[in-house]
Amino acid sequence: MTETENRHPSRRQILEGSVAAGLLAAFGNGVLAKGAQAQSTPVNGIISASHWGPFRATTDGKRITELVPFEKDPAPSRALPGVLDSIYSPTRIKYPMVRAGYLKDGIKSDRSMRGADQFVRVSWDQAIELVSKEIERVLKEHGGNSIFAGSYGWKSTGKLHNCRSLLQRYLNVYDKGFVSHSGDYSTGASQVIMPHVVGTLEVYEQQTVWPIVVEHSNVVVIWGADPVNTNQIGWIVPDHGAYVGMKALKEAGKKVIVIDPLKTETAEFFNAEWIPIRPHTDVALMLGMAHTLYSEKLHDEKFLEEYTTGFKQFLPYLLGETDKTPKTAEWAAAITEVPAETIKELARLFAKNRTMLMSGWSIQRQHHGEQSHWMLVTLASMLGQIGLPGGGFGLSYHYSNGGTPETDCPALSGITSGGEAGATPWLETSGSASIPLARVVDMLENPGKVIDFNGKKITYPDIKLSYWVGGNPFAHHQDRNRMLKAWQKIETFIVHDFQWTPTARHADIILPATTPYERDDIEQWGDYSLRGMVAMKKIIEPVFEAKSDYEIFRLLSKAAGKEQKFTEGKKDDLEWVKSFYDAAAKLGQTRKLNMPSFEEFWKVGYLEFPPTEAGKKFVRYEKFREDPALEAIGTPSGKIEIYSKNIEKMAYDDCPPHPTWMEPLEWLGGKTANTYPLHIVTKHPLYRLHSQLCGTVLRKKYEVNERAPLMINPKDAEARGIKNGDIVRVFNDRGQILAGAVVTDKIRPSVVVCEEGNWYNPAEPTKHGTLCKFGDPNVLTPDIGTSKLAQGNCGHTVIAQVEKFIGTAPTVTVFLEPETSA
Ligand code: PGD
Repeated sequence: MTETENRHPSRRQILEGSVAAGLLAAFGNGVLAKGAQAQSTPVNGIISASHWGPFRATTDGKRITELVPFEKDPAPSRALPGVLDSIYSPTRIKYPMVRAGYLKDGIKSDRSMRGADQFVRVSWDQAIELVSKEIERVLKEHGGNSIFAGSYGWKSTGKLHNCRSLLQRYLNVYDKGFVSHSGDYSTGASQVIMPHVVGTLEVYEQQTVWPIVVEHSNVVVIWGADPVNTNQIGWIVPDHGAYVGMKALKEAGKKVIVIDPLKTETAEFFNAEWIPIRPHTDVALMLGMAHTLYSEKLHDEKFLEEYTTGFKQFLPYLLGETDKTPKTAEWAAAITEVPAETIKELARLFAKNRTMLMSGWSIQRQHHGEQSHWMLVTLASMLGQIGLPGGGFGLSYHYSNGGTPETDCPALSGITSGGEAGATPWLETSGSASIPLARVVDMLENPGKVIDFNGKKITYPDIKLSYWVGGNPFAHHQDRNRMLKAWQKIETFIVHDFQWTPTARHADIILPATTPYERDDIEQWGDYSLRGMVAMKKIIEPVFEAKSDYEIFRLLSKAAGKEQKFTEGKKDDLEWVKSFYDAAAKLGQTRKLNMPSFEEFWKVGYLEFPPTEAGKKFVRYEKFREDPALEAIGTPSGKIEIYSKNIEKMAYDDCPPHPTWMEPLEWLGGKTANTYPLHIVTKHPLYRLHSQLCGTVLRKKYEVNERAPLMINPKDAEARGIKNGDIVRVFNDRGQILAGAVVTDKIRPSVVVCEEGNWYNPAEPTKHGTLCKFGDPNVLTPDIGTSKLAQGNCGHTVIAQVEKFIGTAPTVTVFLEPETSA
């Protein structure tokens, strides 16, 4: 068995449960129907929940000894042992800590020592005073616009312990503002372009539900996504309903096609037809298909006429009248390395069958990423099946179990930032200024610089202090070496976390947060389905000296003389939790739902709702299709915009007004590919949530020779004398990392896979360009915006070279407690 087989459960293993027992459970129980199956095992243990789903915990009175999946979870995540270990692993932060140089010299300390200095343990009183005084100094000397509190990240779930909102709530007690951000790292390009194209964010919308797909779709195309892997987690508490849908689709024997440089876990599960496309060429592939549809008269003219605008302006480009390059299947084949005949056959297959195009977000997390989903919508429009059961496109089947039928469960409210966030807070600022998130390093480097962003001009503020809770920028942001230098401009960097992440290791002041299992909270169960609510109960007392983010910010607000403003007079966590539940129950009453009292709910630990009739039949864009005038979508024309006059007005050279193939900064067909001939796919990990749980026992499932795995095709490995299990050096002009080779034909030639979220572990922290000993791919990625339109991140746009590492590899140290001095 190769390392890869070890890490990627095969279809047989999934079905037999030998590797992922959780997935087997998914496919064994159909629990979507009301009145789920009776328990076969006695229900005991304290209920709580996380991004990996609800679970029950057993304790010995002090420590948690076991976490078992919630009896109603159809597909428990394989990460639960890591969730347990995150409480006790050697990387747990135990006490408030201050970087030695900072404790001694404050903001005059040598900032290049961040990540290299020792840490000194301080008392909570000292820590609160240090943070409070520093915040007040910066506010007084430089004002709110010098504090960056965007604090992006996949913080733990829970309506109260939402640490990002809590941070902003604390800063808002001062009423002096702070700098926040818009957008996110997941869908940076799409969430800005899609409102121009279809009038909504689209990426976070409910999908045509799985039962409809199973019944009506004949062909399902999974484009740059791995839903069998990524639906394990949810932004809130996942219900894992997608696994029920995927099992039913497989049993129905529908044709599934996976377009991806990697033969994903999903491709294996469905035994799908695999189209191993060259990375970053999906727009060209779609154009080649569109050209085939048009030249063979397979496109739906009536749909284009009635439901879209701008096809006429797009057509001359498709046919090559504007640039003398017809986007034929042959043209696309040369770019994508997918044979022209395959492109044509796929286009015909899609046109002749009810086809659902399910796209992931990887194809927009790249240079010119705006074009991918715009072209996908254009292709789906030409197929004319949008709004029909099982047809069209979907951008969220791989995320948080999109497509699971919705219930009537009232939505829970939660703690607010106390600011003025609007209806779509992730797109707006709740601070006094805001930047497109992925430009954070550019902002630090260039105070006062003006950049373009979605038709507006943004002026960068001059940041003196950054405060991060619930995120790991030293894992998620691109071009680590550039970032490290830019970070030195910040006078003070404060972090709360429960794990010694690379970010915590680069902070000046580190405050130990509790895990969700050490505090009371409540959360919705099922991101899209709203299947119910779950009590996130405090299972154990906080370990070591950890405090919840709420408690830390309450103490800081108290130090500012504003405790009442922060707490609104609530005496403890449960009082907040009850208030969220009671508000939802009141809403429930208006829907004639008879919800139990809070006390009863809390005792049972969860509340489940059946899917509604409408929820079971939901078809995305069905209403628009039925009545495009009355149910017009939110674009300027009320129709799908294949050509956008708004984008035309912006006149950006890197985002034309209709979908366009543009060469990315780096790709295998580009100029630099001679020096760096391998494209790195930085896919989402199999055993983690981004960087979360990297410090836990789960590493044993995937590390190779103590390094992060790097999947490489046998041809590329042989050409470099690399064998399975070898330590390799991966490098380009931006940096160098070590990784462990996994030689496998599940990745196409000229492409390697290195999972995002591997913890950064510099060999010589003060040396620019030093080797990362564990394998953080963001040492190698470029820090550029997708375009002037969205300024999203380009974490997938990276080429590099790989060689066998000769000599003694430096010991990985990032999973040990950092050095401390008295
Ligand atoms: P996480 O690892 O989830 O990564 O970036 P993100 O920063 O979200 O980090 C969350 C941190 O919050 C962890 O350190 C965790 O311990 C901490 N935390 C959790 N709960 C709490 C809490 O209650 N309190 C406190 N104080 N801390 C808490 C992910 C980002 O990475 C995303 S969303 C995407 S989609 C991007 N993906 C890629 C990619 O595909 N390729 C590359 N190259 N780069 C990427 N970066 C992006």
